[in-house]
Amino acid sequence: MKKVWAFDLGASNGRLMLSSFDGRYLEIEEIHRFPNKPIQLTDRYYWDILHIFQEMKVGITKSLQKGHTDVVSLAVDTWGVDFGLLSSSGELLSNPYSYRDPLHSEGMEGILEKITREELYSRSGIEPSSINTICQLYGMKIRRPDLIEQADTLLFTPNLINYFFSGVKANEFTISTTSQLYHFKNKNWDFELLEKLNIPAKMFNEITKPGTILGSTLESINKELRMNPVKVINVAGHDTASALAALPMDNPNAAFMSCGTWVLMGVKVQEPIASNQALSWGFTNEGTIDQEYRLQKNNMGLWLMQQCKTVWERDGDSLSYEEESVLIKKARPFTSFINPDDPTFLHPKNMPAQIQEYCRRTGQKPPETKGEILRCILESLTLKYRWVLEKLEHLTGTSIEEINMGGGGIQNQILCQFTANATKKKVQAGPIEASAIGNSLGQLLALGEIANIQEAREIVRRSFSTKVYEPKDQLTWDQAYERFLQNVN
Ligand code: ADP
Ligand code: LRH
Repeated sequence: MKKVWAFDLGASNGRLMLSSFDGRYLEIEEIHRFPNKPIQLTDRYYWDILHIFQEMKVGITKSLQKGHTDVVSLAVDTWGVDFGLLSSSGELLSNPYSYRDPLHSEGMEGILEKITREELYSRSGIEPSSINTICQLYGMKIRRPDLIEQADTLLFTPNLINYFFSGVKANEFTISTTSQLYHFKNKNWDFELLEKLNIPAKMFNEITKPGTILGSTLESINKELRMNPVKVINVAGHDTASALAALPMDNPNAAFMSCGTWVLMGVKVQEPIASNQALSWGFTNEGTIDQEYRLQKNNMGLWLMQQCKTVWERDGDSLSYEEESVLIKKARPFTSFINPDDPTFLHPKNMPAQIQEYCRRTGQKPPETKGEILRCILESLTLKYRWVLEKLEHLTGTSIEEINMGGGGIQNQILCQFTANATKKKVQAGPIEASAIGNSLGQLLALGEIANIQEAREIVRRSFSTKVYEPKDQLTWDQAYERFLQNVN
């Protein structure tokens, strides 16, 4: 039995899973879960990376207390684009900024004065967006030139944490592609672009492949946690890449959806599709575990619901998942629609009010009750996914026959059923812990326990069950889609 620790850090929560592999079946056990969210300080938003690291150590201690002393390795996958900067002596220079920080838009504006969106896209295949690493770095040049001057090494979040564990500084392919600083044709950092933007190239070290064993846990960590050294592995460090690696994808014409704070929807392609059409529809191309690409749209996901619930909780009215589902089912269907990807939803102070304001602005009756607001979110999200699916079919020239959904968000069964209804496709949902499973498979591949990604998918099919949702009420959803398009365009 091979045992590995998979840390999966999401924008709403982090978790440690113990994965055990007996040569045929993979089993996962949740050891520790902790909430995560961007921390506001004055007008900036940061990740409390040391607190996150502390929670990860709590996870290891819990696991050891359960008797898991024979674990051989650990790996980390996280949300995309964010990073930490190290000084030449290897110290973390500042708390990493969160991609939700609204001031990153300054970086985007500055960059677009020097290079067009089309040129940026044709080099990286990444949708220009203020959250991207490139914009954060350019924005820092304006507000924190001291940081850029002192920075010796840039490490993306999973790679930064691997450095905390192992002392080895190494970025990894999948997470590097999210930066917009990776040149997909040159298969390396875009040094020409870095020069043009006057961002120091020395921060960017060599990019490692997913499945690289970096080294072992530091002696200081082993002592502190009273554990034997374990290997530290660069798996597919981007959570979405790890999630795709763990979806069964048994139909070659299936699209994937990784569902959590975001909903990433796409298909696998060998090379990026970086046409102007793909750009105008907001598609992006990010790396996969086997160093190909995901042509996908980064859609707003359950963030909208999370944020509404935060506001209601602040007002003393917290909703359980069961209560929320009862309210949604009771609310009248299709009263009003929002474009979930409207920039005003990226980080509003009051999400329910923002949704109502969107409906007013577009001449629709605003949803009033909690159930109406949540229903409006789920209907609008899933109708948007239909739009994305149609555009994906157009860009790839293929017909998508079914959808494989994974991630924590699939526990919302209404989301899964509405996705089937809106897209008129069969939905296969599972596994829930897709990213952590993909992370574990990445470790087993690196350790030579699994030969290739095909074998990894066989193991997923054998080890985890999925739930099928068939499309329902197609005529009603077709009519709703027409209204959705009229109201959100
Ligand atoms: P992330 O990785 O982005 O932090 P997850 O993949 O963990 O997010 O998904 C978390 C989201 O999944 C929650 O915000 C919530 O909307 C949804 N979710 C989690 N558990 C349930 C549940 N039991 N019922 C309905 N929705 C759930
Ligand atoms: C989802 C995700 C997504 C984006 C966003 C910043 O967790 O990784 O693919 O990159 O975070």
